[in-house]
Amino acid sequence: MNVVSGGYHCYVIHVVGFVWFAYMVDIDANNHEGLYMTKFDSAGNNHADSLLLEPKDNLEEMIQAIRDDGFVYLPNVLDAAQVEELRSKIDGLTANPESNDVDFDGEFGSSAVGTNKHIKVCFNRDAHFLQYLDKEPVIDIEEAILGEDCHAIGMTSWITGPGRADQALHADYQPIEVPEELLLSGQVEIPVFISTAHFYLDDTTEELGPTKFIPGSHRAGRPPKSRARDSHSKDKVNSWRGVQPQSALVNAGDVVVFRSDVWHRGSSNTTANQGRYLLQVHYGRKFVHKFYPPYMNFRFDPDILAQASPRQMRLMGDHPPGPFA
Ligand SMILES: O=C(O)CCC(=O)C(=O)O
Ligand SMILES: [Fe+2]
Repeated sequence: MNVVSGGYHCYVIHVVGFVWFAYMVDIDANNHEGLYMTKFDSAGNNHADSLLLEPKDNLEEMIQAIRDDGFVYLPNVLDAAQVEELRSKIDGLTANPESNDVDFDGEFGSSAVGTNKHIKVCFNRDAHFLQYLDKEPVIDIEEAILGEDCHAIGMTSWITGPGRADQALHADYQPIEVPEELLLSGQVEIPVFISTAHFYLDDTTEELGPTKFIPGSHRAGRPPKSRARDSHSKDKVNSWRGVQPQSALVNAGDVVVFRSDVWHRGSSNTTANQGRYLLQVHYGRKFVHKFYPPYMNFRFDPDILAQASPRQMRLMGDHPPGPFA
């Protein structure tokens, strides 16, 4: 008799389209420490570090994913034509140094083709970007987790080229620090104060520099204790409860919405000459400040405002009278 000793693990194999994935799931998967996943694609490549990206069926499940994992994956939010148009609009933006924009070829030193083009408050530069303030289902998720009166605290387009280095693991914003036991036991839940939607505009490979997330790490109740975001930081923290950051290997048109306190990092672009295109839309509760450089000198473009819907106007800060004002 042929005896297969499964030991402490069970193995589940199934087919998704033409791609085989094998997941090795520790039986004690109640906490994230015990969850370990290995994925193999049809070519036999091991994507041990990549996230299992599962589409959700409805808004309730999307919100629950943010609660559980700190992020939600939304496939095919944009079709191919929308992706192409957005990429060309991003190409068309010019850097305004007063607004903290950057646009450098060769920014990343070692690579002559390295590009870092990061343009702030895109919706004030071209009316095309207004629709990305309230794209479904992103806006439904944001209004559900941040309140119906939430607003966009920023919108940045970003082309990161070869030579872009790994970011250190970080939280974008940790509103409150709480001992992790209280969060893991469910006694305390920290509300979401800020959340970002990443609109990915490439089929992302490991080489293109995916965003990496540690699922559930918003329950750490603290940011990773790195003092700097760059890869030279002396006191890097690379995991939480034994779980390493895992790559979001998404396709062009997919979106990931994540809360600001989930641990994540951008990673290095090691392609020969491909820039990664990303649109980031940052949302906050009404009482979170808007980050619209050049701040004191920021002026809305009246021609663009004239094209905005009432909901888009609110998302840019057109709130009804309330406390303080
Ligand atoms: O580039 C990425 O994928 C992530 C960027 C990021 O997390 C940040 O700049 O805070
Ligand atoms: Fe970040």
